[in-house]
Amino acid sequence: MNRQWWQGKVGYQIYPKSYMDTTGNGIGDIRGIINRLDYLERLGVDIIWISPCYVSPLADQGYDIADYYKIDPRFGTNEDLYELIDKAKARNMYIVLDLVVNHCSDEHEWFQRALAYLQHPAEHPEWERYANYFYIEDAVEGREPNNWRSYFGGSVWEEIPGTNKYYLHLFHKKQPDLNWENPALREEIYDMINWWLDKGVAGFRIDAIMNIQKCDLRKNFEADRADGMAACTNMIYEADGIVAKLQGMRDHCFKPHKAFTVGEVFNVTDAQLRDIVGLEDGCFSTMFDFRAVEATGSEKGWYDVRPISMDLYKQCVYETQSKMAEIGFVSTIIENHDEPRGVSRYIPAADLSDTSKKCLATLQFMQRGLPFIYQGQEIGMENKSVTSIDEVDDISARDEYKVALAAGCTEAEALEAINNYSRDNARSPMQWDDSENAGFTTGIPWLSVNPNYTRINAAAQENDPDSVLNYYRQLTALRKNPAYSDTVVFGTFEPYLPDEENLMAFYRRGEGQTLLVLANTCKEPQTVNLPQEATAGIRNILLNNLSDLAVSGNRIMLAGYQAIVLAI
Ligand code: TEU
Repeated sequence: MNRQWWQGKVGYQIYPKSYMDTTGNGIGDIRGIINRLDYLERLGVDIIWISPCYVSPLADQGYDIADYYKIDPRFGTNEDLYELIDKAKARNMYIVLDLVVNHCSDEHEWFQRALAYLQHPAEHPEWERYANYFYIEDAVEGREPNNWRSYFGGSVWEEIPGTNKYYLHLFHKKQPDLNWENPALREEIYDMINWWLDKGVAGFRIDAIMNIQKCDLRKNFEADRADGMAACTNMIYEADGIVAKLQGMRDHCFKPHKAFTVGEVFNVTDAQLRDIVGLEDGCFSTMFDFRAVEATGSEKGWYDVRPISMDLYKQCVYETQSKMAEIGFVSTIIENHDEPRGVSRYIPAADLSDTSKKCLATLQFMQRGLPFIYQGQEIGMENKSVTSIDEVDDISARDEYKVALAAGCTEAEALEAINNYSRDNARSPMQWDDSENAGFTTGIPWLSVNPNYTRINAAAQENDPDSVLNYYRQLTALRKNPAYSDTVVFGTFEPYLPDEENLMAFYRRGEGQTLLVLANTCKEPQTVNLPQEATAGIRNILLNNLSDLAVSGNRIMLAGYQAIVLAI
């Protein structure tokens, strides 16, 4: 497979609203990111993906864009962003923006004009153009055109007052879907993408992209809940034509700019993978590996999601690795701004420790793929629980709370589901130090800080050689160490003792070099036999999340959650 410049890098996601506030308005900003470039460089980060910071009413925290060309004043100015791009470039770092083109905001001028035209066609007949940017349908027998349920609850259709028409929104009603069947809309999007690439951004993370291809909008699906509706994801499997649309973006924008792209690709079939992320001729450079998120999801809602065990996590990783081996290169994550904190999700609460956090980090970083760290992951930030739904900002969590109650959960049970899966878990402000508000802001933070910041913060970990932060630095350094990087980045992935419970072990094989990763994924100690090929011994212990390693002959005694990387 041909090698690409980005494969050996380390990615880092910034959720700008919660990263670093330099103005005291309680909201993080671009200048805050500029101020932290030193920190990011020391961590070994190269590719920085910034969640949306464009003009937005923030109904979905920026994933509802009202002006694609302008930075929201609450986050700074376009000039701030250009400065960030330049300063990053000077350090060989790359800025990647979020491309949200399944939908825009209902406050975008396109949608405002579309509504004006639909409500008063005679006043601005030329705005019919904008009505065609969206999916507008007549009522069917006085009702919504179909029975699809939106991602954030309720129908995907919203009535346009004073008309007999509805507009489509797969997400919130303030996020109307853009009509990708319309060539004029596609041109607008291509122009916008190219405009940002010309400004020097290295590429994009591409939001909710599988949703842009719709199927017949009059099609109803079998109801899957008592509300009589069906999940809108049914539509994705029914729809035909996504690849051609992605190829259009690739050929008009990404390819000519040699842009790096990472897709938020859910609900994909195996047959589509090569077209979408094939390293030879795919549409995107890479896509996030959500296998472990999908494995425990439930159609019923968050209240019905089973916690994931480390053994199931292992199976998910193995599945992805084997599927992608001949196709392309995934981007690995343990969390993002839509998911709970990885350490809280994958490690039982009673076992949470620096050691178990480092164990999970090792498993993520040693897979074949491009690792993305989500802000705060590198210091071991944990979920932040609430005692009342009133403390929750996330629109998705607020809906899931209602879903849980409607399904018969008690308030306590509904709240437990929210505490486990609310998107606010990962959105609480970055914990920089132990001063008030964790050093994130001098004002009132838009979302409250996790009270554990006095214990878990970057400043406390900076000079502690045993900190989670310094362990992440070791992981990024190993990935870039010329003696091993070829194997760490490009080596094949091969499970070792895959059926052993509470053990996640695998080889990474490169040319003339084999690394073995061994991780005890439970708190009890366990003994592991080294493979036959290691009888000559361990050549080198490249990483160890504890200070000792007990080896006797070809047996290794791993302490609880001990993880090691060996050259054999
Ligand atoms: O998330 C997309 C999203 O919510 C779905 O893809 C869903 O998670 C998946 O299908 C689960 O099966 C993105 C953003 O990351 C999120 O923050 C936004 O709220 C959303 O798009 C809308 O822009």
